[in-house]
Formats: sequence, C-alpha cells, structure tokens
Amino acid sequence: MERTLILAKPDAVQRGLVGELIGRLERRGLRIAGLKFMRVSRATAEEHYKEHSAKPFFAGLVEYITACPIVALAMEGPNAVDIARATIGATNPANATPGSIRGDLAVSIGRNLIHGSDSLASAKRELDLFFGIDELFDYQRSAEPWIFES
Ligand code: D4T
Repeated sequence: MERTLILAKPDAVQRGLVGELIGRLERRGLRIAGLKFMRVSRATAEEHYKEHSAKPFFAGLVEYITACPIVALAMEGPNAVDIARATIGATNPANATPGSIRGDLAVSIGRNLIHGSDSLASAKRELDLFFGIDELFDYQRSAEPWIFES
C-alpha cells in the first residue's frame, strides 16, 4: 500500500474540474486518505518545487501555484505513486496520451491542472509538507465499516 500527494492546481479549481480529477483517480481504484482546500504559501511552494529553483520557469511556477486555492489530496492504493502518474499523463499536456487527465483536459505545461508525486521518496516528503499525520485517515487501523455494512 502506498500514498501519494495529489494537487488539483489553481487552474483545476478555476475551471471547475476538481471533481473530475478526483473522480478519475477514485475510479482508477485509489482512495482518499486526506483532502483539503487551501491556499499554498510562497514558502510551501518554494519548498515543494525546490528541485526546480534554478530553472527559468521557477518564478512563474511559484506564482501559479500560489495564485488561488488548490485542493491537496493524499490518495492511497497498491502502487499509488505510479498509478497516479500514469492516470495523470505526461508533464507537458502536448505529449500526454489521450485518455490521461492531461491528455484529455489540458494543453499547456504551465497550466497542467494536477500534480502527482514522482517517487515514493517524493511522496513522503510532499505529504509531510501538505498534511499533518492526524489529517490522514488510517483505513487499516479503523474499525469503521467504511464500505459495507456488516
Ligand atoms: P508537477 O510537479 O506539477 O506534477 O509536474 P511533474 O512532476 O509532472 O513535472 P516536473 O516536476 O518536471 O515539473 C514541475 C512543474 O513545472 C512546470 N514546468 C515544467 C514548466 O512550467 N515548464 C517546464 O519547462 C517544465 C519542465 C510544470 C510542472
């Protein structure tokens, strides 16, 4: 079982596509372990994208992700990191396969709708950045009958 960080970015919120994005990931088979509607601070954005800090698109990327609220999700399931990335599609929507989220719903790399962690190590780092441990639901430990009545 893996967890991955998903961000429905500002353009997804503005275009009213949050439900569509979550729905696609849920229908694929991943389940929600955490969810929040939030404004990303500049400090969090810079930390989240620090591997790109020297790139020419970094300033625009931070402006974009902090511009209006996003929806942050922890999604979980077997191979959740790779499954989410495949469902999302290539970083540049121009190269994303039709049938993927970006391949169906986006055209521009600078407005590519959604983020998914690119490795298990990134997922852990990014989930820690966006969620406190008490904000994530532990299905394994829960005695709640969360799908079926007994
Ligand atoms: P995110 O992190 O947003 O899910 O994107 P990816 O994981 O798919 O891709 P990434 O880390 O390589 O890029 C992060 C972010 O930067 C934007 N970007 C990227 C951009 O605006 N111009 C560019 O040339 C590149 C490479 C898009 C995603």
